Amino acid sequence: MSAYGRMHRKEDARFIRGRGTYTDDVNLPGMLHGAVLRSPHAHAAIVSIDTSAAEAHPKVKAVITGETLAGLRLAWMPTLSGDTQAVLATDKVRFQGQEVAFVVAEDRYAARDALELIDVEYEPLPAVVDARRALDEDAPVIRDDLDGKADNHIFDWQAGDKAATDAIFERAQVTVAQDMLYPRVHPAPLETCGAVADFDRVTGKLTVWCPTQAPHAHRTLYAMVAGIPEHKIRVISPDIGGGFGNKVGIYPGYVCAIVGSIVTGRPVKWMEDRSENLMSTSFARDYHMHGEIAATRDGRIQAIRVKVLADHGAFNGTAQPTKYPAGFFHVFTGSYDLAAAHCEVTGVYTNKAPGGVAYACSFRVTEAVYLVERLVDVLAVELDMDPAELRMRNLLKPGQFPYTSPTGWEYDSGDYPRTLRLALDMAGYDKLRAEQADRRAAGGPLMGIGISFFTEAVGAGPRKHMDILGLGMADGAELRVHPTGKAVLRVSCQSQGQGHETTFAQIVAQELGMSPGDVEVVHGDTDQTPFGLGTYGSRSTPVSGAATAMVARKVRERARVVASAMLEASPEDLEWAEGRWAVRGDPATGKSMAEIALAAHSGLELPEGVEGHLDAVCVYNPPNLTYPFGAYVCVVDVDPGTGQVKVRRFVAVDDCGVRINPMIVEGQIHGGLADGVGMALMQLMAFDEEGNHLGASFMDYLLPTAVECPSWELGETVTPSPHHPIGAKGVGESATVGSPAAVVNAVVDALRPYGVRHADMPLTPANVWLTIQGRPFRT
Ligand code: PCD
Repeated sequence: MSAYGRMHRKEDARFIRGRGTYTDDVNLPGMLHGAVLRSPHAHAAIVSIDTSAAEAHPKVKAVITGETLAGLRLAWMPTLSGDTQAVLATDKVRFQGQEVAFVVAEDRYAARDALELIDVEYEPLPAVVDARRALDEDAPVIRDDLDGKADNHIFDWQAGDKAATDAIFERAQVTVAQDMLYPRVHPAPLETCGAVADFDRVTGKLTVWCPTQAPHAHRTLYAMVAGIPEHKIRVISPDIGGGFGNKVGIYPGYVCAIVGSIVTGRPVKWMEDRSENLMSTSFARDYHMHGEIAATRDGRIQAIRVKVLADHGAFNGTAQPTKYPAGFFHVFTGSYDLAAAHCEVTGVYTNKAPGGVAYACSFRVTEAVYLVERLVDVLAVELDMDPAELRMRNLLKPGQFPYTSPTGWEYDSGDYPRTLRLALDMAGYDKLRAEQADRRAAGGPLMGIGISFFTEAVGAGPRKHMDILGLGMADGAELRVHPTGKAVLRVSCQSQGQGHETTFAQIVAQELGMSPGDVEVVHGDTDQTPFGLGTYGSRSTPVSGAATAMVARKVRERARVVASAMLEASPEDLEWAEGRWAVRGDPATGKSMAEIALAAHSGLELPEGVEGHLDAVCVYNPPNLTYPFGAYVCVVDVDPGTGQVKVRRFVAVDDCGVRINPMIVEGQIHGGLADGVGMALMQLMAFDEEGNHLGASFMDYLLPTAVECPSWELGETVTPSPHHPIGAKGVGESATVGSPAAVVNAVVDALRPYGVRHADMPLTPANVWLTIQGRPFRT
């Protein structure tokens, strides 16, 4: 019997009863509360900071400024990209909402009140808001703190073969080009960020509760930056109310809470509010892209070439492996069989919040998929070809896997045509096109059909190629089997709602012939779990899930030796069948894991050199990424009078290899599709010319609800990953990656009677209406 399959999430027992424990539920005796004073300016020199009135507040215990931190050499901290970021500003502020001072008081209200008593004198400076202006000669230099820095340039990076690509473009029969913006958006998890820090002056031990997606990486970075020995730091990530990449990095508030606790000798809690989360924590995307395709007249795509301007905000805090400053963007050749490809990415500083986090995508895969899937549609219009047919003609064939892409990725497995065909069949594609033709002939109403096909690259490492600040991307797992046969699995990844306590228990149960209910999964506490890089880029199943299967197999091998002693047979004569070790050919002799576990802890005579007990540890360094893929079809109706888009249908066929828990997988896809509709139709982190943030609440920054979402129609194909021990690929971000292009392609398709070839996200009613009028909006 398989332990895989639909199973209600174990963690739901506490979540649906409101019994989860989130960071804000952590309350310690004598705990104080912190609040952050933030800059009202996007760019301004700090002339002076007067904290005397705040310090005189009867409930205030400490006021910390950049100067205080400078004394501790903590005013600046490293970012995930090896840049530096101000914890509290000392010289100037570089984005609106930047952290300037931290107040610690007896309660949250007093801390907030005291912020108003701090008097900061600013000298406003001109701001750089538009990345396209950042490299102008006369642009104000944002990072004058960096030695010798005289411009806003961060990096130039490229991938692929420029000469080969250019040569194909030169003789191509058809080329198309399109500028497009993937706008700045925000992960916007429902639980905001925050921390409770408790520094024990007697033991010298620091405990930090915070909703981090990477507890071990945080602990190591705290040790490196603050100089506190690593074994004296415990990071606890309790239940998390959504992460979506927003909770990968270390924010100034965390460091301030820690310093607040060190300074006062009491625990300090800091929780940000919604506006603080939207204004100051990691944004995503903000890629200005120019893409070109070279093809034959009969629709063979030959090459793609791309130029990107990447807006990284005031500090280069993007979360990506060190080798890849543009993340995994160079997977932009997508799912197609190309001869050559080349991309150039230039990163720049602007007076906006830092971040560039992999919001529901594996390090910039979302931008890459959007780019290629929009370009293919532009080409289809140019060739007057059906976009489904054009894709079918160019998709990689099953026999081409493992496939090395022109920019160097090795796709592990896939059967792309089968997946696209299934999606088209489920959608009733031909009928939809016929309906559209009828409507067009009748002069309305407007309807569009959009397709996207995506390939994702998830599950980073291998560690020799991928690291964050020198920490290689491999993860550990520890498995103990108690004498009564109940197991405890300890892993380094951290669930934010994905259901690891269920799926990881299912993996162990499957390998050991147990019930998932008998396996407890421990995660999110550095004192209790092995080292590893955490959860993002859909890497938990590809990496920690693999570690889990491998450690369970080690336990199974140990159990074999014990069983052989129990059965008085040699280990080679045993076989694993139906979840038991039995003498080959004699299933009746089978010993279950519970029986073996008890024997392993008993007085049973074990062979020479066998330690007894079944417990094992393992570190998994993935040989390659896993490459989930999918085909999406979106149908929209557009009201030309108001510009309102209604998503009528959405068909999503995902292939993530073997599914451990199909119900959880479908939930992951539902969430990602909703995310995609949100980005395509309504989300934008907007700023005015002075760098004022125009969307710092959920009144302006819109989250999709059930009203905007259709009833999702899901399908699946299963192409196992050949190198993953259980054949699984990650899936958590697939739908967010694949869906925006399907929605935008559908809206642009609906607007084709107006000669529209492209429109940038978000396709709000106003933007669609203006696009119809031939005046698309520009950010
Ligand atoms: N699975 C199964 N099967 C397969 C795969 C998978 O079953 N084949 C399942 C698992 O186990 C889990 C899930 O499903 O439970 C997922 O998974 P994955 O794919 O591995 O992933 P992960 O790592 O775990 O996770 C992560 C992701 C991400 S990354 C994101 S964004 C998001 C997602 O996840 N987030 C979230 N989803 C979610 N959900 C929720 N609820 N919440 C959240 O927050 Mo980034 O990079 O961070 O941006």
